[in-house]
Amino acid sequence: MFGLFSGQAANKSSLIAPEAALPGRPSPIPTAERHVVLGTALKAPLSTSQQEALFACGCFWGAEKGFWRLPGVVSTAVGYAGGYTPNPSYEEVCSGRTGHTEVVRVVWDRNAIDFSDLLKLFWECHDPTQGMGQGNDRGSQYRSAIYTDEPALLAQAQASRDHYQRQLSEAGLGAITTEIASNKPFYFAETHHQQYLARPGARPYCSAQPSGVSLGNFAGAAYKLPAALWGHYDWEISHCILRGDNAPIPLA
Ligand code: MHO
Repeated sequence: MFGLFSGQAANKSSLIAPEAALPGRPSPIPTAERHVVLGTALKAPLSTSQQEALFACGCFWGAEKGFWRLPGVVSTAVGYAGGYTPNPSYEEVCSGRTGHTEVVRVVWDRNAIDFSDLLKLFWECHDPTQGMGQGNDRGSQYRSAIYTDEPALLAQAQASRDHYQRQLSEAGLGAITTEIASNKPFYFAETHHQQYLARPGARPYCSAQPSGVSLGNFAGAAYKLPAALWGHYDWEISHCILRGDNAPIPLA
């Protein structure tokens, strides 16, 4: 028993080597068709005004809710990315033996919201200096990351990181450990994890530890959402994501 647990624990604080990762499976695991709150199809092809990116900021339950409430977000879904195992299960990812991190896939309408706005939520909703974990949740599956295949978005993410690092350093905080990368396939998580916090009987769990530092005007920022909207996310309140409504925040 001890041997089994110590072997698993060893995999949790660092990223597993590709050759040691679980084999996974060739077909996607079954998942929901539609967004429980927004009603949109989770696997719909993107229209020309839509863009997508993956955000990892700790446990994906609370992270997803933060994003689906932003006006201009078309759909969100939770899943796994950044590792090696194809089509992993939640349990496999939690074992630390897939290399994946829990991510939120966000699809948005670029006429209504800018990637900058999403980056603002991303940096502010968690503590990106925590390495292999977030709050109580420890392990490589909770590491911070941004994955996008669009070079312009990658550049914007990097510029926002550099700016936020300066702000964190001024506040006496440490080095950002967020991974910013391309070509990371997204694997949808199981149905009951999709929009988990909006499902009946959900456990109101969130372990994110926001730093309290707001992202300022980084080079290339093109915020579209009004500043007042951010009053709906009060990071001073512990677990503020759990307290907010499930419905999207109205713009008016
Ligand atoms: N420690 C939490 C993590 C949930 S999250 C979806 C739990 O096991 O409930 O990883």
